[in-house]
Parts: sequence; structure tokens; C-alpha cells
Amino acid sequence: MSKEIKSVNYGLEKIFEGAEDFLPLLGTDYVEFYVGNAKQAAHFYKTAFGFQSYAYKGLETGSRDTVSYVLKQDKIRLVLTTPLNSKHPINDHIVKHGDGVKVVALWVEDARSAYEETTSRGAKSYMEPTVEKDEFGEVVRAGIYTYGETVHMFVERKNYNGVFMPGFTKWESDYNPESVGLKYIDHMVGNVGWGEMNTWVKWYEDVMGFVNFLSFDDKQIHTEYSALMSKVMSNGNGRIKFPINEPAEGKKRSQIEEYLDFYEGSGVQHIAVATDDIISTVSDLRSRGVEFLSHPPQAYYDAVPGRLDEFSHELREDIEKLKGLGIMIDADEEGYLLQIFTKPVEDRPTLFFEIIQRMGARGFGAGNFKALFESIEREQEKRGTL
Ligand code: TYF
Ligand code: FE
Repeated sequence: MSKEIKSVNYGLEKIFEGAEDFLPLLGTDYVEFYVGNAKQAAHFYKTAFGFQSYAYKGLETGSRDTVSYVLKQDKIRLVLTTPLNSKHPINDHIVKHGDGVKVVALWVEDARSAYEETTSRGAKSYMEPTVEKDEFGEVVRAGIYTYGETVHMFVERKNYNGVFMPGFTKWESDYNPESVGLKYIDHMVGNVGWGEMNTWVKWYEDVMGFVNFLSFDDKQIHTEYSALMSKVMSNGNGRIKFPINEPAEGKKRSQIEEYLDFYEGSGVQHIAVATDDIISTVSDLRSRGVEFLSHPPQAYYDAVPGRLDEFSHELREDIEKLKGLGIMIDADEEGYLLQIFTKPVEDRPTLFFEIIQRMGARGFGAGNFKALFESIEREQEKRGTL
């Protein structure tokens, strides 16, 4: 595992040294979900996950066909969109996939250039550069398709100082549950079909200028029953990280296959959100009704001190508290990380969230994969999908 981590530095330095980053990305701009009932989904993300009301468009603002609620927590912005009639094409997305992520929007200096650079390298267009204006300035957006029906939108907002973007008004609400301390999106993972991982790795390299800085094959990622493969793609400055998973052959059904069956295609599997106090964040989430995967067994926690010692890291958190909350710990030579995974947040076993606190480590918790996947398999077992 330590060998893998070294390639992190190598991959990123390669990009920094080679001056050309044809797609400079400033960060994640927003994540848009297509959902059946945005009003209720917004309530869930406020009540359970501690998001704040931020912006809105709907009938009251002149949007006749769709309604969107924008929620914010520190740097994270979620957009929840629902069609207002049966004719709207968003219905097709919801019928096929259930509630799920449609848009992973990336914040750029120049959306026209991002669109030109990526489409000229083979990206399929979703939306040509489009300028939207209001009294607070203008936002330029353009979009390309990635895996499945998922889209990357490039968002240029340097000439805008309104709340979110033209078409939206500030959403003021009397109901304002407190934040749970979620700060930013650490990574977003895509599940793709059998044998498609390397196609999408190459797509992120060629079209987006990303580098593959970490890989896990089915020999590393497997349990007694199931397996998967994963490659992590990163942009040049390391702010955007997209692992891509594909199922692998095992004795039973891979969790990736389960996702593909229920999502009916490739799509976003999990959104990892960072906190700097995971004990407080997860305590809050649990008390607000967020469901997490089952706790790792005692044997898992017995092995943690040894793993930290191996790399001479001192755990700053109380291991009994971590254990009590079911939080997992992984270490490499750069540091350690703390992470935990929710159950899927829809009835279809598709999208879920990861809560992560990085204490120096830049990996993805490879040391936790076995315990994690066994816990996922316990859920698959209950669903009859293993
Ligand atoms: O993002 C990651 O790679 C980790 C581990 O189906 C992971 O969060 C990998 C595959 C998966 C669930 C979690
Ligand atoms: Fe993850």
C-alpha cells in the first residue's frame, strides 16, 4: 500500500512540472441531483445532513417547468431539481435511475476555454457555452457528458456577485437546523460497467488532462465473496479527485454490479465530504437519523494501534469514541485518515455518502476496504442482492 501512495506525488509533480494544464479547475462548484420531490429532499438534507437554505427557483420566480433548491454547507453546494410536469425530459432520468446525481459542476476561470479544450479532445457536448445574466452580473456555463448520463458542467462566475446564479433568488427559511461541520467535497466516485474502467481512465487523461495517481485491483479489493477494481483520477492541482470503480468477478455479486443494476447504468456512487471533527460530525448525523453501515468488528479495532505504530503516527482522537461511532482508521507514511460510510440515501441501493477527516494521509482508506466491503455485503445479504 505504501508504494501506491508514492505514486501520488509522482503523478501530481508530473503535471506541475509540465507547465501545460489545459483545464485549470478551481474546485467543485455544485452537485446537482435530479429527484422526484425536491421539496422533501431539501428538507432531508437540511434536517439530517445540516445543510442550509441558500437559493431557489420555481413557480414563484418564473420557472414554469422545473423547481430547484440550492443548499449550502461551508464550501459544499447541492442543487436538488424536480420537473413540474410529465413532459419534461428530467422525468426520463428519474424514471430510469431513481434519484441521483446528474451534474458534477466544476468551477473554472473560463468556461468557454474549458468547453473548447475538452470537446476538441473528444468530449461529447451536453451544453454549448451559455451566458446567463441578471442585475448581479453574469455566469457562463458549458457542459460535457462523462460516464453514463452524468454531466460535467463548467461554471465561470468571476463576473457574478449574486447569491447562486441568474434565475435563482435567495432562499430564506424560518427553519434553519445547524451545520454538522461538513466543509468541502473531498472526492466523488463513479461506478462504470464491466471492463469500462480503463476507457474512463483514459477519457479523464485525454479529455480532462487528469492523472491516474492510485490504483487498486481486484486482488487488493476483495472479500471472501466479491471484488472490484478502482483507479483514482486527479486533476493537476489535486483539488478534484474522481475514483472510478468497475465490478470484478467474485464468488458472489459485486456491490458495483448491484449499483449498476439498480441505477440502470453508470453513475455517481458516493460523495465524500470532509470534516475537521469527525467525532462531532458523525455524532450529530447519527442523532439526526442518518444511517451508517454496520460497525466493523472488535478484531478490526484491535488491529488499529498496530497499524498506526507501523507508520509512527499518534492517534489524536479517542479510539473508544471512534469505535463507538463505527468510524474507521487507516494509515500510511504521510499520516492517517478517519472515514465512515452511510447506507444508500435512496430506496434503490445506489448513491451514498462518505464522511472523511484527513490527518495527513492522501489515500482512500485501502486498509479499511476489507472491513468496509464486508459491511456492505451484510446489507446486500439483507436485500437479497449478494
Ligand atoms: O473512494 C474510495 O475509494 C473509498 C473506498 O465501492 C471505496 O471510499 C471504494 C469502493 C467502494 C466504496 C468505498
Ligand atoms: Fe471514497
